[in-house]
Formats: sequence, C-alpha cells, structure tokens
Amino acid sequence: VTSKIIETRVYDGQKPGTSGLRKAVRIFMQEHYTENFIQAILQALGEQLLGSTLVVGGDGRYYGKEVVRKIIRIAAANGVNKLIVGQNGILSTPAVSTIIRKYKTLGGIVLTASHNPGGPDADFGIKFNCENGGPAPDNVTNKIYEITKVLKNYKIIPDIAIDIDKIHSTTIQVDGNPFTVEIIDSVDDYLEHMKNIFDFSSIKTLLQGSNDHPAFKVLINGMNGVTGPYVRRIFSHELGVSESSIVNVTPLEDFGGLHPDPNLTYAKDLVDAIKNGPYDFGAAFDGDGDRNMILGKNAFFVTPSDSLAVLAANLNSIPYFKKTGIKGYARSMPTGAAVDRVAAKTGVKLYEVPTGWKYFGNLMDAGHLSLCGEESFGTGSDHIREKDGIWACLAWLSVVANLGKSVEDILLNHWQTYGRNFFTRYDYENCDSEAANKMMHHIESEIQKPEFTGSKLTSGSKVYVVKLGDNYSYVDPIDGSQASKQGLRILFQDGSRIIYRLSGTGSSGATIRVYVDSYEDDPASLNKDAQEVLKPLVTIALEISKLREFTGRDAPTVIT
Ligand code: VG1
Ligand code: CO
Repeated sequence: VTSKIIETRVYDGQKPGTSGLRKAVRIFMQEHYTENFIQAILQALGEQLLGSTLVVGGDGRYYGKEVVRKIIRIAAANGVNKLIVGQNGILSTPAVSTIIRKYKTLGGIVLTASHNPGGPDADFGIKFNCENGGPAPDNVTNKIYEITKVLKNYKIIPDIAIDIDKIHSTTIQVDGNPFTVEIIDSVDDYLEHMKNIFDFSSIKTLLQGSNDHPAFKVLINGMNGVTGPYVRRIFSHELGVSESSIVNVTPLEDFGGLHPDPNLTYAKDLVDAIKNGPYDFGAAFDGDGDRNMILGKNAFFVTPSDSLAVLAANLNSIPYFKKTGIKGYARSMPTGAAVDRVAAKTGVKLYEVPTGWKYFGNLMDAGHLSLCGEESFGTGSDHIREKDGIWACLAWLSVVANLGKSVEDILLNHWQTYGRNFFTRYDYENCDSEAANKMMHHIESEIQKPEFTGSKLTSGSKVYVVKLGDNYSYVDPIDGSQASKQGLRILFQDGSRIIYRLSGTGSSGATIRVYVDSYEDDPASLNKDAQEVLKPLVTIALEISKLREFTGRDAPTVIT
C-alpha cells in the first residue's frame, strides 16, 4: 500500500499541559484534529522516527480504539517500522512505561485523560512518552506544539484495517518497507516486572493468613478504569484474593459514570465499604492506573504525602531496593514535606521538582533517585518513569507484611519518629479563567512586595511569620533546563507553606489549587484532624488570595 498526504488546517490550543493534551472528546473528534496532533508528535521525533518502534495503548476510555486505529494508519505512513499495541487498545500508563523500557522502543503514545471522566460528553487525552518511558519533557512537548501551529498536512494510509482485539502480529509492506503491528497482552510485561520487584509469596501469605496471623483483608477498587485486568491478574490470580475483594475491575468507556479519581470525594464508595466492612486495607486507582489511594481499617486515610514518607522509611521491605540501594528521594514542590524528614534523618538526598511526573525522569536516568511522589495521589520509583498505582499498593502490602502492623499503627509510629506534616489541598474546579488569572496576579503582586517578607500573618491565636514569597522556578540539576512560574509559594519561618497553582490538566475553565502544609512535632498534636490543625493557615490562604472576591466561590469543589 502507499501513503497519502491529506491537507489539513491548523487548530489552535494543541499545547500539551502537565500531562499531555487533554480536551473534551468532541474537540478531538473535529475533522483532522486528532490526526494533526499525532502527526506533530511523530514529526517532532525527527529522523529517529524512520524504522522506529513505538508503543500504543490507553485507559480504555471512549474514542480510544478509534484513535489507536488512526495512529496505526498515520505511523505506517510516516516510516515507523513497528507498533506494539495493547489488546483492545488497553495499556495502563505504568504498563506503557514498562513496555517502552523493556523493548527499548523510541517511545509510546498514551491515550488517556487520566482521572477526568470519560464518555462522548467527557474528556480524552493524548500523551507522548520518550524512550526512557517517561512523559515527554518540556523541550519535546514545546516542539510538538510548535509543529501543530504550522502543520499543513499529515500522512496516512487510510485503508489499513487491523483487528486490535486479538493478540497477533501483522506485517504489511508500505511504500516498499515492512510495517508491523503487534497486538500484545495488556498485562504480561507489567506483571513480570512486578514479580521481579516484590516478594509475591510474602504478600500472598499476608493476604491469605498463616498460623501466626489471620488473613489481612483487602478491598481493591479499579474504578472501572484501566487497572481492571491488572488487578484481576495480580491480586486475584497471583495473590489469591477473592473475586468479591476486587471491584469495578472491568474497564468501561465511560468508567460507568464514575469520576475515576482515587480520593475521599470520588472514591467514596471504597471509603464507605471499608468503614462498614471487615477490611484491613483498601486501595483505588485512577482511570489510567498511575494514581493510588491507600486506606487502612475503618477507612483510615493515608495522605499521599505521608504515603511517600512511610515508603521511604521502609524501602528495605521491598526486594528491588535491596538490590538497587536507595539513591535519593523526591517530591513535587506542593507535596507535603513529610519525606524531607525521612531524608534528613537517614542522610538520603532529597529533591524538590515542579508538579508533573516528567520532572523526575532526568534524576532517575542519572541514578540519583529511587522513590518519589506527588500529593495528587501519585507514588512511584525508578522501576519505570511514571507514577504507578498498583506498584504503590504492592509496596504498601510489602511494608505491612514486613512490619506486621496495621496501616494506622504504621502511620502513628512514623509520626512519633519523624513528627507530622499536616497537609491539605483545596481545589476550585471550573472557575472562570479570567477571574482565576486575575487572582493569581493579585497574589503574586502581594507576595512580591518587599515588606511581605518578615510580615506576620495571623488567624485567631496563630501567628505565622513570612520567610519568603515567590513564583517557584526550577533548574534541572542534570541538564540545566529551566521551568519557571510553577506555583506561587508563601514559606513561613516555622516551615509551614501555602502554595497556589492553576491546574494544567483540566479541559475547560480554570482549576485553582491551594495547598497547605504545616509541621508539628508535639506528641499531643500528632493524632489531630488535619482540617482542624490547618484551619488557621487555610483562612490566611483564602484571605491573601481574595479567592472568594475573585471567583465568587464560597467552598472548594474537592478537599484532599
Ligand atoms: C495534576 C496533579 C499533578 C499530576 C498531574 C497528572 O496536575 O496536580 O500532580 O502530575 O495531574 O496526573 P495539575 O496540573 O492539574 O495540578 V494524572 O494521574 O492526570 O497523569
Ligand atoms: Co492518571
């Protein structure tokens, strides 16, 4: 077959955000819109593209299969040699990262809008991951964006029809060169990787019980996202968890109407089931399988920032890290600083990077980083270059198996040793964009006034002294690349912090995020409710920002 050149028109706004291009499905469905973006990704790869192999898969959301077919047709016409595609178009984000690394491909295209709802009236997304398996860094996404602004045509072979639902391999001749599409099992490679990282038999003993202890009862919720087949294979087939302990494990195009975001608001089902049931542990994952939420008995909530710190302090529970050693820890800037305490006490280097997993990649590639996380329910390690929900759950089960304690006791002990960073994030979704931008400008001008430094901010009896206010910028220690305007920070003398950011993953309007982090080491405070403890700082955060005046919002959409 031969390729065709199709004339197209430029679409504005194909700028990848924190994690790829995310828009409403109907935007992606406009004539040529998706084709343009795929062509731009391929073109940005330059000469390396010819004869290359790429991985393709996604979270199973509506429109995904259609886009897989488009990618096959466009990749064939652009000189790609081989595509490795997940069966039914299904690959979790961590699985894509695993497969890129295992087969040393040039990269992969991930079809997901992560935790955003799916369906004809909801969202879709396309993300490019590089040969290290991680989300493309800014210089690559900028290149893609520049190409979308001038694209005049794309190349396609319109009549390639390959059944992506069956595991098989097909090779055709395109303009005289072979082009192969290999449809692979969605789970095999990922499962093999997990088995090499964790001690499955000790986790299995924990879950099934032994003479020493009763079975540790878990409830795993796939939120109708991509993790279904992975949960089934790993937890049910490999670890022997009963069918009734894995729920929402069939990927649905609209996630069954769920908002597949594992937090206390959108995974309330899991919270209620754990509260009312016999469970010792609960976990949920987002649409594309890179986020996780961990709960203990009675739905004891482990904040992602604490989760990172506890795993950091217990990496010796996981065989992988015994082999590799602990090279360093990292967190995104707004993430609660609990892991900093572990790093300081154990003499391990800690890195702070901007929001978004792409910023961890260079540090990992250079061998400086073993474990990292974000407050947004992202936890992961250098086993791949994405955050990894199922990995996080297995990591927690390894720690529980090793310590032989409940999740709550593990946390209490951790706080007794390191003190506690109370953390909360307020999200105001779908605000008017102009209002949100005005608010950010207002905050920035307030915190950059010279007299702001050293000023005292009070709420009730609490007084906080400002150490610094700025717009966070970052220089990558490996390649010197810079990322500026990554969030407005107010740092206080006692280590407390307030951070404001606009989301880079939404598909309409603006989402304002307000992050509050505060450290306590008074033993009497360790058990307190985070919302109680943080109330004064939250009040200050809302006052400085004039959030209510700018946006008209009285209350956040989601609190995590
Ligand atoms: C959000 C989170 C960020 C995360 C990103 C992608 O970005 O805050 O921590 O890396 O989503 O996660 P933003 O720009 O909306 O705050 V996922 O699971 O969507 O791949
Ligand atoms: Co995700």
